[in-house]
Amino acid sequence: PKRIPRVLSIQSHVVHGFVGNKCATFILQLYGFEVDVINSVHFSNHTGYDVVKGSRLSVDELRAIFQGLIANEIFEYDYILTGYMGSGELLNVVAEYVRIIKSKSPHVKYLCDPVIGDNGELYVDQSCIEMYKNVILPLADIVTPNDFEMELLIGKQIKCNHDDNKEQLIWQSLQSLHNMGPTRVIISSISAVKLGGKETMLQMYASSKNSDNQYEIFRIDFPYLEGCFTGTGDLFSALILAWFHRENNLISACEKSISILHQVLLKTLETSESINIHNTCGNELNLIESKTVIETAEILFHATII
Ligand code: PLP
Ligand code: PXL
Repeated sequence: PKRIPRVLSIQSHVVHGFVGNKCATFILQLYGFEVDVINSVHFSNHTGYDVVKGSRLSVDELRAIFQGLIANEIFEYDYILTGYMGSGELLNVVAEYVRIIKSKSPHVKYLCDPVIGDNGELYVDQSCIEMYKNVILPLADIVTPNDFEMELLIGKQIKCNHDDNKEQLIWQSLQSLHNMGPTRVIISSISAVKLGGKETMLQMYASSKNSDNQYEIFRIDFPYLEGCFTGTGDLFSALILAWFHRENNLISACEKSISILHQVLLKTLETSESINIHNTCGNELNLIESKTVIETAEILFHATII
């Protein structure tokens, strides 16, 4: 019998709403993964609300959790998924134990969503940036930055207004990130078309590097949806992990993940009740009522090989 794939997911826990582990656990369990969950924070809600209460995991607490798992010989995984960690010192401990998992299970794949910020704003401690570059990325197999995180990791702007330069810049930045470690790099979204100052399309870019140092680069265009969403990056990384496992093909994993993400956002917009005035960013993702869409995984947007 085929063993159930096991994931170690280290991300935020929020009591209310769907970001971090609240999002990833639902997705991964729905797809039949066994998920071991470490919560990097335990907050009342995501940080887009007026008030956030709760606590952060300390370095000592994180070490203690890992040591408990090791002592009981239940520290074996097929996948490691990390998202919001918040501080460089916590990331450093994660790296230490990712090395231990990799030495015991060489087949394990580590998907790192290098959560740093979005739209020009940092939402973690500055120390995370150097830790991702120097300590985490060398261990990661798949990395899923957004455009802002990509720029911070490679230290270069990738957004530009001239279309002829754009793919060249993106190609160079994908290579820079490959050179830091991961064989698969996915930029989850870059603004593609602006009409009258308003965005109409987004693009996802991804690149696979094979053992002969050859690259396969592709792009997926998808419509921008007016609205403010939180947790889309966390939803995306969980979907990529699941579909990469199921199909072992980065292109179809990306096509399915982007298509599902889009449909979850449509469902969220369609079913949004009265907006909570304390949530400065729209509504929580409606994952529950998106269950069928997530399971069906119809491809709406196809990749273009570059
Ligand atoms: N993906 C889709 C399909 C979207 O419509 C949007 C925003 O409207 C995003 C992603 C936003 O992604 P991110 O939070 O990574 O900027
Ligand atoms: O990636 C979204 C996210 C994760 N974790 C926490 C957050 C947010 C977004 O605001 O506040 C704690």
